[in-house]
Amino acid sequence: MMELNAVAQPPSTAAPRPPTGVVYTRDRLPASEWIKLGSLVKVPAREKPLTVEEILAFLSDRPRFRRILFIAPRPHGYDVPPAPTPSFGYLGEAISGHGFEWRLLDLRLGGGLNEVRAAIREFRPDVIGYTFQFTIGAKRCMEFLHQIRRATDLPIVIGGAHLTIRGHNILEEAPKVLAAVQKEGEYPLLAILKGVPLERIPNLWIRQGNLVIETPLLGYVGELDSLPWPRYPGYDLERFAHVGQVDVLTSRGCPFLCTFCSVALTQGRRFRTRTPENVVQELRYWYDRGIRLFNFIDDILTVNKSRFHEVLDRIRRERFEGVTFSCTQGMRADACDLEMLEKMKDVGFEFLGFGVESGSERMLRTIKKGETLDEIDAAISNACKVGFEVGLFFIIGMPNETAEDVEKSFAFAFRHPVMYARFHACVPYPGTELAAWVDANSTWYVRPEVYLNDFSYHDGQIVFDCKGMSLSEHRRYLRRAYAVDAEVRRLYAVERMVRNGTPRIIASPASRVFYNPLYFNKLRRFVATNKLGASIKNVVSRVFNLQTRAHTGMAAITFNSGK
Ligand code: B12
Ligand code: SF4
Repeated sequence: MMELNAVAQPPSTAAPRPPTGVVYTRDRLPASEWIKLGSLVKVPAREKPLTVEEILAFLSDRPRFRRILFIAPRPHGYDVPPAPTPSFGYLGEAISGHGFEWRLLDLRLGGGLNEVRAAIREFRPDVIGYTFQFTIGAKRCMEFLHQIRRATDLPIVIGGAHLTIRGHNILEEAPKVLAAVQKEGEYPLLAILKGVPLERIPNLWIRQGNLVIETPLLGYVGELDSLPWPRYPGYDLERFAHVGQVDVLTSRGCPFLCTFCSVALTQGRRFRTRTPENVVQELRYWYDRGIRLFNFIDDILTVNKSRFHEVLDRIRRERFEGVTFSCTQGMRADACDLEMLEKMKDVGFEFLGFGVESGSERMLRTIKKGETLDEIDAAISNACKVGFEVGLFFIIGMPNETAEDVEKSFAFAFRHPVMYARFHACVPYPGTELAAWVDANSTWYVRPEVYLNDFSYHDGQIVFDCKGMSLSEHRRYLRRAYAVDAEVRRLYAVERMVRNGTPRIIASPASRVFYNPLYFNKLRRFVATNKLGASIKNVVSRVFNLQTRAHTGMAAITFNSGK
């Protein structure tokens, strides 16, 4: 346990100068560095890391750990997850094949420190795995990590998308963690458990006194089929927001360059895929266990068209009866033609989410979306014609966005009979081109260290001067965006009620009660955050025939979707 002692040392106030590596000082940090590095000094590891093969073959008489308790913290108030999180599903499967035991305590379903204590008592882990998946709410997650730290002496390993982007900063705040794993965690975690010397494990930041040792990065896992897909042992699927849904991830990485997006920072630029056969095996596994609701959570699901056609062909051949598929995250308009959409509908897809971002061609170019408005328009039009429920995601307040651009987005939201049009305030995530743009060209209204921690992503807080609108104008547009969304939903609800048999004369006034912009947003929050609210919504949906196959029991879908 040498490493444990080494990392548990309290930070000294005077940082020694390292012989090699980069010295970070407060002064040199750009504004987008949301937690200052303070006294830590980052140095590269001196030893060569083990390869995947060596990690797999590594044998020791006594592994470092045998049982790991994963803890998913609750970053803020709104996030009962739709379904089990694949991150831990993948990590767990990767280690259980090698004889290690794991359990997940998902605090987003409820619970706090008492549940952590109880899980430790019951499961008796010898290490804790903790995730920093989202930048938003990371401060709350950090505070909870400190509480865990005070409640137990167990060593802690941390990982996740946010950790990957800000890992060394997090180590500054959490001196007692054993190791921070950046990027994909499957093999590094396995190596940690097996007892490989920490300096020889790829993808790690480890802390030794005032030094942060950074080990070299392992390339991304090329053959995704080599990673066993999640089976979620012991999970109660009924406790998630979309009851009985399983989220399926068939690919990782994205080659596109959208300036606001952090996917490439954590998953790499190469689009890596599982084979269609492997994907269908996962679906079959869950189908045989009664699951009928699958949500594909890939970022760009259909981008390799021939692969996705093959996935669809295989799904069709499997003859899954009564199954509904959705894709809430990842439809790129330029990657789905009419033929593909028809095939998707034919095998049981019901809901598709499109990241439109803007109804202004100029803005699409500014954020390097790599799509034209015509392409987006055609894809959404086709999706609606084919009979999909469609959700659109827009961003307001991108660099140099003007009132005219926002008006174009509002108009675009009404162009097709879509189910909803969510407008998000533009939030620069650390490490993205967008954050660099604000640093170089604009002013922060709210410092990243504040907004990324303290606000809720539903609040639509404006955090930087977009330069195309005054602050008051910008605020006005964000407020109007809620009304636009409410009206889009209202129009859709009326048509659905009528289609399902409610006379228009009832449907229309009823819709004005539920989708009234004056209180629509408050109502939505009530439904998303409160069990009573969700139950009322379900009853109302049933009475007015508002339910659809893809949305049965999905109280929270419109709150949680979107990148
Ligand atoms: C699915 C998804 C969701 C789902 C979650 C569904 C679920 N069942 O839990 C939903 C729809 C709820 C969601 C919501 C949001 N999301 Co989201 N989401 C994703 C998505 C597409 C996939 C996540 C995933 O499963 N990845 C696959 C797994 C295998 O990768 P992973 O999670 O990174 O985990 C690996 C490593 O990080 C590491 N690891 C993770 N944890 C740990 C812990 C330990 C101990 C170790 C060793 C390793 C480790 O190992 C894992 C295996 O390799 C990612 C994008 C992406 N491609 O990752 C965005 C992503 C995570 N989301 C993002 C964002 C911003 C959001 C929202 C804030 C969007 C919004 N404006 O509303 C909300 C926040 C919700 C909340 N809870 O507060 C960002 C986060 C960026 C950031 N710096 O914060 C991402 C990266 C997308 C992006 N555009 O940048 N999201
Ligand atoms: S927003 Fe989507 S398409 Fe754009 S870079 Fe991110 S994952 Fe890729």
